Amino acid sequence: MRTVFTPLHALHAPATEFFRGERVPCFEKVDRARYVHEALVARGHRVDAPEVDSRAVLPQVHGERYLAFLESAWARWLALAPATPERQPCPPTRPIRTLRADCEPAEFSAQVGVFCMDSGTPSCAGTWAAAQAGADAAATAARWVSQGERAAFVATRPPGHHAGPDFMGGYCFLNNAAVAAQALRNAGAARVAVLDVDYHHGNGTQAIFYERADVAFVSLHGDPRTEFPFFLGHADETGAGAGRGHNLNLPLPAGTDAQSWFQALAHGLAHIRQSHAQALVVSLGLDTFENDPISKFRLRSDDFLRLGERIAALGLPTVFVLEGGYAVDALGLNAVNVLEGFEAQAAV
Ligand code: OKP
Ligand code: ZN
Repeated sequence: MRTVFTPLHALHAPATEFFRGERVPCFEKVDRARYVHEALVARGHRVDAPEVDSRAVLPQVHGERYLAFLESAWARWLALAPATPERQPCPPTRPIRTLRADCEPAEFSAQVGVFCMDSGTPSCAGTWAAAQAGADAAATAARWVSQGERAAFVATRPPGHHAGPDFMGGYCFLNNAAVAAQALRNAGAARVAVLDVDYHHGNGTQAIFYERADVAFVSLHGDPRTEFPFFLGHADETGAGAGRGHNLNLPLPAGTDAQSWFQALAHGLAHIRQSHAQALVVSLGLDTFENDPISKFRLRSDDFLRLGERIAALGLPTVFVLEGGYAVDALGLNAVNVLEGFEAQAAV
């Protein structure tokens, strides 16, 4: 499969994240993309650098003020106090109910409270450059597919699906899957479907397209009553306004095994078949794997071959975008299994 990768992902390399009240080494680490890239090369997949500038697409999926905040964030943070590996932007206040999220404070730390949904998304000097490179990679894969490639895979990090219209969170800064979907729309696909198979609900992607009829969102994920991101991803969220009926959430309990997971996938795929989509974006989180350290589904490496087959059977031009997956040693194998299952089925 044609794949897109850039070593610039490694510019995003914060040392620690805040977890259960203490600093722990980041789960979302540089080795993730490194191992996926190694597996792609080892299995003979074609790997190219990004060749599209995503700057035209970014304001179509993110607010201008959020983008300006993100681009300048590290310089403004350094202006407050010198960098140490431990120091991380951490908001003193968040605009929870009855506080005004529409008044953007002038103070940088307070702005973090407006533009970041959680306290577990560390950043560093290279975060913006790495995130931008990932968005460029997503736009590149979308171009290839819109120009006739059957499918393409974006081997990138940090992930994107928790990043909403105007906020970061859940290790995500720019929503790469949304960039790919919007780029496919811009290139002429009248309707696009996004299938999110990451363990965690893609709250950012859902929010970006929630009131739109031209991009459907279908997600299988751990039930938000017990799993991150907790505050979105319920089955009763079906879209609003023009987007009514174009959002499908399939929350599943922690502990779900492959058999039940593939039953839910069949529902999601049936919804996509009825959506008249002309192109597909897959938010490919591999944290549904049985050995994932922060997730609780029980798929095995062979199951990812079957996942690729099922997706290919839709018969749609497809952009795969890497999202989560924290069992780093197995990440390369699990990723190429999806791509090779897809190619085997697509050849039939
Ligand atoms: C990003 B993606 C666990 C803390 C949980 C949020 C998880 C974000 C997952 N140490 N932090 O969807 O894989
Ligand atoms: Zn995830």
